[in-house]
Amino acid sequence: MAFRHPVPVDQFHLDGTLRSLRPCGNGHINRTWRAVTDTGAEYLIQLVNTDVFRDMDGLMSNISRVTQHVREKIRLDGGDPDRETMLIVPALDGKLYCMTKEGCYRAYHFIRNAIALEKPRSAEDFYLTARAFGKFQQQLLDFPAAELVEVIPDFHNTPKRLEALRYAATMDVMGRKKDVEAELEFIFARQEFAGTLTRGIASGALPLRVTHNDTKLNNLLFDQETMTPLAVVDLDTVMPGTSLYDFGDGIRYGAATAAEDEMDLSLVSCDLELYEHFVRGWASVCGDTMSLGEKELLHLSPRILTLECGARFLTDYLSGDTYFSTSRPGQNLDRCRTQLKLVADMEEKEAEMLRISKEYLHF
Ligand code: GN1
Ligand code: MG
Repeated sequence: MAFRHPVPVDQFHLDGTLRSLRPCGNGHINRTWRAVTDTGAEYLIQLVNTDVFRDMDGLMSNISRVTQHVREKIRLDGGDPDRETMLIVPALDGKLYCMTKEGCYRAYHFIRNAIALEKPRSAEDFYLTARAFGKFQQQLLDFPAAELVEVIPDFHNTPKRLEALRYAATMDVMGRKKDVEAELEFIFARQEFAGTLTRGIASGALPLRVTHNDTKLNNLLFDQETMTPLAVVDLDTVMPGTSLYDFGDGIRYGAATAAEDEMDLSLVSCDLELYEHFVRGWASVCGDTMSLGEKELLHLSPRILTLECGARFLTDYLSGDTYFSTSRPGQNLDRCRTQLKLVADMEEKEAEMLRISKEYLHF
């Protein structure tokens, strides 16, 4: 008898018959399974959150075009395109996803013998992480950015994220505003600062590039044997942006000394040693193509991306936790608090962060 499950595995061009389907990954937006068939073929199946990603044709066309471009670069580089980038498995009708009454699914070939890290195990890991995300941007330098669909408009427009927070606080649909006055005050006291990158883009100091926009450490796969970076994954938010979104978000998550939802804030800070290794890795790959504006604002970008993420978690908490998946009550508020603690810590470390970026970027 066929293996029964609600995931429409039989709607994709798979090699063999499904034998097992197990949940995997820990993203906050989509749900992911690993599928194995009787021929030993393995696939990654995802239920895509269409409340977040409303234009599935645009989204999958972006991913398809970007991965084809990156594959070609890997091939020219003598790499293994099948392991170093994602490969979409089309549905039987030729589409790049499959709509069912449960939702929208897509499939990729599974990249074997690879792992994602939640924390860098060493400074070297983090140096290599910066190089991998930097290289991804470099591979897309000659990609026609204007042809990408902006799947989530204003995704990293920090001032607009703050406006959304203000609206959520005004609506206060869950009656939670009274519990988060201190967090709101902290965020809105930094409203002017929040516009640093959007102003840089508007003035031309920050050139528009194709960026990943979600460079959490766990969106990079490492080869299990060599423990070196293998593939940049989770390409849903690849869109035009500034390189500093990727640098900043990489630090926000990877240089934090505690988990994103840590409840003991005394454990949360930004590790300057990890920051330095990330700058060193980033500079070694992107240094030559960076504009002066990018260099000058680099050290501020982690703080802006972290403030933005804190504002997004708080917006979701005030709105009833409808965007980021949660596994316990109050988790989005805890996430917000870690981000704000990081912002405060980065403020204290600003001079040192600037000194380090000057040292490696020579400006
Ligand atoms: C989400 O899906 P995931 O967990 O990789 C979010 C990012 C946030 C991140 C915070 C599409 O990323 O923007 O920075 O959570 N992705 C989307 O952990 O909103
Ligand atoms: Mg992810």
